[in-house]
Amino acid sequence: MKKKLFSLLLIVFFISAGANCFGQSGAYQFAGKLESYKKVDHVFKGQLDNGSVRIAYLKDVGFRIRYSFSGKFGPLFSYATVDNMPTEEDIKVDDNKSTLLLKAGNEVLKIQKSPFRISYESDGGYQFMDDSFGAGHEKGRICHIVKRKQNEIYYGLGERPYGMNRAGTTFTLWNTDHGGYNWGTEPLYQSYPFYIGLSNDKAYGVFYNNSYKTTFDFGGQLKTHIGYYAEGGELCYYVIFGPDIKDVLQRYTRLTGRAPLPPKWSLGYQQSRYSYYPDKQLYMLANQFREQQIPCDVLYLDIDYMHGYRDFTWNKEYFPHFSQTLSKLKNQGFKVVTIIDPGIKKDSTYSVYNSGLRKDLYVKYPDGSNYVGEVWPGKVTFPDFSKQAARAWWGDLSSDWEQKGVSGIWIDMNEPAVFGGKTMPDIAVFNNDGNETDHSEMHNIYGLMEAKATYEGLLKHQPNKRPFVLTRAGFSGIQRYAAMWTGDNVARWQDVALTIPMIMGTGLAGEPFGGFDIGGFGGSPSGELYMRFLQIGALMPFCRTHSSKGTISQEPWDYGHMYTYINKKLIQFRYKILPVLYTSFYEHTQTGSPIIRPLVWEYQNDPKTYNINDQFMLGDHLMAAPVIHEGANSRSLYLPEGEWYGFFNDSTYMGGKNITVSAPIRAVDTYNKIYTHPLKGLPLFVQAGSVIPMQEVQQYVGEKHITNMTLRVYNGGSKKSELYEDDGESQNYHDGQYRLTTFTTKSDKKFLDIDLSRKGNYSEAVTSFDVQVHGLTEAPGSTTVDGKRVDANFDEKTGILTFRIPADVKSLRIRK
Ligand code: MIG
Repeated sequence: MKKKLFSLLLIVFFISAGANCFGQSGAYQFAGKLESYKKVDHVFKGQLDNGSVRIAYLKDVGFRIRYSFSGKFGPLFSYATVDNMPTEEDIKVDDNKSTLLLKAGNEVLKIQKSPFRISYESDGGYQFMDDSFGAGHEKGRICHIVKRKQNEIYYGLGERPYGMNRAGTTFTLWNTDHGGYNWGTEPLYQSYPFYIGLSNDKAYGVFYNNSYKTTFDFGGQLKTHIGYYAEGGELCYYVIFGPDIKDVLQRYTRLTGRAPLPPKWSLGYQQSRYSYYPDKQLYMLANQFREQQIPCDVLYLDIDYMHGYRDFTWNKEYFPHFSQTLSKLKNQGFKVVTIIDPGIKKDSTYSVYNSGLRKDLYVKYPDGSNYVGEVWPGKVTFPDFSKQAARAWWGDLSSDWEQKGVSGIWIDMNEPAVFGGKTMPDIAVFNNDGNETDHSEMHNIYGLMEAKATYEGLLKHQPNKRPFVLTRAGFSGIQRYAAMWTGDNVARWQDVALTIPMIMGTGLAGEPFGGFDIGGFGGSPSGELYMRFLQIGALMPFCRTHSSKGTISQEPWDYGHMYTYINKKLIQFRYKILPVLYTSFYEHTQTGSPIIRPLVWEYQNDPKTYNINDQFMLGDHLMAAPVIHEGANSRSLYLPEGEWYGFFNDSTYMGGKNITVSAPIRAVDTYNKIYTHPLKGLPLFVQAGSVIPMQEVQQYVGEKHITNMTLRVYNGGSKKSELYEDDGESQNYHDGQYRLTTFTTKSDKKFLDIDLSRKGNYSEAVTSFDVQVHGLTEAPGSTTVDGKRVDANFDEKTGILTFRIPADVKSLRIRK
């Protein structure tokens, strides 16, 4: 039954995708002959017999190629790319009569003049991409068709309920509120017109800077080619050579930006429901978390907290003392994040609506009247976030709202979702800061523009505080402003499985701060299902339980004694590894690396990792292989090359093969008698040579001032590990108020050496470490710290060696 439905959906989808690409009359015309060219500043400007082309090279990114078939080029401004664009570097042009060579950076474009086609190569002569038909257009629509290499696979497009490898399928980019999605449902809430191609162990990326409805054909219809089609706008793309996926992401995020460090509390566990109210229910929740010692940082208010779904208001019956309620919760260590929808209730007694009307800030119809749609509040108008004045107005409203005691803003329905027609009609008019356009161009970036307005408004009024914004819709660049979650999933096993590729996919599109509704939004999970969701969720950058109206209550203690115990241990474990998560965020700011990574990220030379959708790396050294099937008490998984440890049992494994491990559902019996490690149901592995910083459980971030951390050191192998610390909430880290400790391990038969070095000057950093060396087979001969012998305790049973060191030492040596 399910299978039939799926194939039916696929058929419907292919038919509609086909119509998108080829349905209208007329044939695509492709770039013709290059008639002349010149270099103006650093830009190559070519005149074709049927259009024009401009090529620039951006430092640390790659070539940008633009075509125009209408005679003019639009402005280069884009919401997707950073304000501080990389500088354009000079391009060296070699003319060889029928061909041209354009050289810059480490890349070369080999251009055939007639017809105009490009071969994209590294300066070592490796061809990573090759135009087939190249650039085309037809009635305002554009396309770009390149050759498909044999065995080439594709990652990309971000949040997709689909396996990581996109080869063989066609995708549409058109932000859509599609609750209850399945494997293969298309399209969803977010659009990232960026993909990574990988073959011969070498990767490159292509980013199309165009927000119109887009189709990517990775072999769904075309078999020997890759097709990109957009329904309007300019053909403008950046080609980014690797050869490592890591390099591609670093360069792609130089162009579209990186996520700033989030407030550290937003990495804590978060509890949400549609909807918690009144105030007393929040007090009860807060007390329960603290009484049961289940850590929690954030409670959410969904749409029912508002006064008749009016943004920036609250229901006085449910919350008679709104600000006091928020500050009371704050005293217990809880932040409150509230939902805000873009639709503004059309109500002449509502001040927000009136001020937007007065200032003329809404999306319009072509005749100049305001577009009116229908969402939760009834009739609504929509802020035109493409207008500077509207963004400023919205930013001020968001900031005023935060002043009431709210700690972050959750922006929903921003695809934008509208009842009835799903979204606005294409004829809706946007100001676009004077360069008027319609919904077909603005649709995919509506959520991005709203996130920008929200984030920048919060930052403007409190410049030394890190804003927290959570969004459902997004586009390339969204990482600069907001965390994301994967919308309305369901309490089903397939949704557990989907979480991993969806978050890995988003990370590979530059957005590191992702998560999903733990437990599933729709439907009621069993205890087992909730626990399996949480085992993944506890490792995610964004970790929140959320559920819909009409489902059973879904707090971590709602599934009976045994699950309460395991759920509690899972959430506590998250708080223990917060230093790992936080350090990974820091790494993202430096290199654009995701936090949750597909195995191919780390093991690009091993094709066995290319199609893995049910395992992931968290940061540099941890690898999780969660259970995603009902009733399973074990699972098989692929362990890449190298030496590994089981995180919860210290078993050692040699990688490069498949293994099966136990991952029991039951960890405790009904009398709370532990008969196995409560986290053993979550297969988690760590690479030999790693140093994993961990801290004591807190009930919420900042509960205690942390002065000491544990360093788990895994014997064997040589690795670099990091620990990043700062105050977790201000912008002072930009001025050097942080501490980055780097651990370098080296291990041979005789010695295990760990070098420590530090950067930054954060005065509140930890002052000591409890070192825990795992994987020694017998008591070591000696342990020295900065050359001096120290006492260390070796536990024969566990094989763990422990000793305490001041945080500012330089070297540790263990004589085996
Ligand atoms: O039409 O605000 O995805 O998280 O609870 C549903 C109510 C609107 C959709 C979001 C969901 C949220 C719900 N919203």
